[in-house]
Amino acid sequence: MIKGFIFDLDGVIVDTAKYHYLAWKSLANSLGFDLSEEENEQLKGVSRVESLEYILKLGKVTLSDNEKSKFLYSKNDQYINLLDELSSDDILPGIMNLLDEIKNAKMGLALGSASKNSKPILSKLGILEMFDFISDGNSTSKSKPDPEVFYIAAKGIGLNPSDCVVVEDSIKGLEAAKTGGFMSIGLGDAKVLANSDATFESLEGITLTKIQNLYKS
Ligand code: B16
Ligand code: MG
Repeated sequence: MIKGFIFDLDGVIVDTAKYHYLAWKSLANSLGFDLSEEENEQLKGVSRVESLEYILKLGKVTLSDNEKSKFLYSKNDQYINLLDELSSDDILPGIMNLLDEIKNAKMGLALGSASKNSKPILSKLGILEMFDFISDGNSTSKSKPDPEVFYIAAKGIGLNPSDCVVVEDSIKGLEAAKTGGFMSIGLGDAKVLANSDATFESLEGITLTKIQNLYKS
């Protein structure tokens, strides 16, 4: 029986994934190479530091620790600037309805995101207070596909992994959910997201009852 939900942030609640991509692409361009959308898929759910390492490897660029820190700072700066206009209008289709249903059913609701910017983003969207617990890049030491971020989230809402549904848009996040023993819903292309119990293009029209029925059959 489902007792709680753990939502990923970027690409699930809000389409900030496109802003991460723009900021990383401009960083790569400034170092003399490009970053394709396909390559960017590998960065979804991956921490800021590990994303930079991945991009530098792609471009065969070596930087000192000091230079890396500067690039990490400027990438985040650019990303935050892109988020400037973010508002509740940017919440992805179906999310508000599902969050309301989860709250009305008195189920646990947690965030499980790699982002260190999760609280200001949820705040801009006007939904921070709906969450019973926030597990994000500020509280974890291991990146997805390690299940740590979801374990912390489940513990934070007093539930076992097997009682929680993880909602994720990334390959690595769904792998983390599977390894951790969580139920999972993938959002995106079913061919790319092979690790989920069920995959939908978006949460539009996906009700709590529909998700509960998934696990009855
Ligand atoms: P930040 P999620 C992840 O968030 C993003 O998918 C990933 O692209 C990003 O690098 C990571 O957060 C760190 O974000 O730079 O804001 O700390 O999808 O796990 O919600
Ligand atoms: Mg994501």
